[in-house]
Amino acid sequence: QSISIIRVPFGLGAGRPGSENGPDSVMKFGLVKKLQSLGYDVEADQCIRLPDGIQSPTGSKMKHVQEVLAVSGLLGEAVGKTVAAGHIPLVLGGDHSIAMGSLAGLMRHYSNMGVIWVDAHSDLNTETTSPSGNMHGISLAVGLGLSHIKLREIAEGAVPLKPENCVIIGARDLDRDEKAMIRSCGLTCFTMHEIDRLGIEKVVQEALRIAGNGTDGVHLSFDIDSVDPIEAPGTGTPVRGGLSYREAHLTLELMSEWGRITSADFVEVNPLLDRNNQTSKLAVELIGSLFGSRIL
Ligand code: DIR
Ligand code: MN
Ligand code: MN
Ligand code: MN
Repeated sequence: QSISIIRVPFGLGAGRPGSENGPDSVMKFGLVKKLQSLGYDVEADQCIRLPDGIQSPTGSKMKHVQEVLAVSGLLGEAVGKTVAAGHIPLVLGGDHSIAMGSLAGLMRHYSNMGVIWVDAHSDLNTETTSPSGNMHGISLAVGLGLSHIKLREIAEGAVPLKPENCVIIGARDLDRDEKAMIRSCGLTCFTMHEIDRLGIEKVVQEALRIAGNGTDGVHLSFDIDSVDPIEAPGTGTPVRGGLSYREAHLTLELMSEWGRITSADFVEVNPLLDRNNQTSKLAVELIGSLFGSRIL
């Protein structure tokens, strides 16, 4: 098995700077070695950069739309080529807007893909509902075809996700219109309330059943702000009451045992806001758990 790491040092989709330094920081704390020690061939030469000369007009509600579309287009191409070559794409953000690129690239390859979105937020705003104008708050809506930005504008031929195969885990900070969207659009959302009541094991098992039901691939989009800020302070929009250290690891260990995750994003690590690189180191550990690292 071979993993192709794709770095995306892009942070303009977030409301504050720093997540553009995420990929280098996560690499620095031993990601390649960790994956190699788990028995994978690792390619780590891909890096997606914003091309020169792209700048969105100022004054529009959503910020940096052209920059996000440009990076996502390049990322979509890279992810598409990586899956076509039979490698597992592991995308390191950057802010969560780059997931539009991953999804676009993947949705030309898979005919029916499931998505598991682990996040404190739902990223289901649209340009009409977004209270912040930040593009990282609309990426799942774009994936589902709910935004006026379509996946096919990012990667030609990409079709939208089916909500019945999409699951959110860890939500605890939802905007008013996102709540309405969750109720109406047909995806499943396990908030922290359900995690408290059912336990993380049951929630993840259910999520895997939903995302895996009749699908030919399952993409994991992991926003590090899903983890409690006590463990993951280095992120742009921390929200208290998140996944504990063990809940986060168990989530990924269960996905690893299941064996059907075909691609992943790890996003929103912000080294500028971190304490002693705790969050970058945690990201490396969590990626390890997804790819088979075990306590014993
Ligand atoms: C908020 C925060 N819902 C927004 N979103 C995210 O800006 O749309 N923060 N994704 O990480
Ligand atoms: Mn190769
Ligand atoms: Mn997110
Ligand atoms: Mn988030």
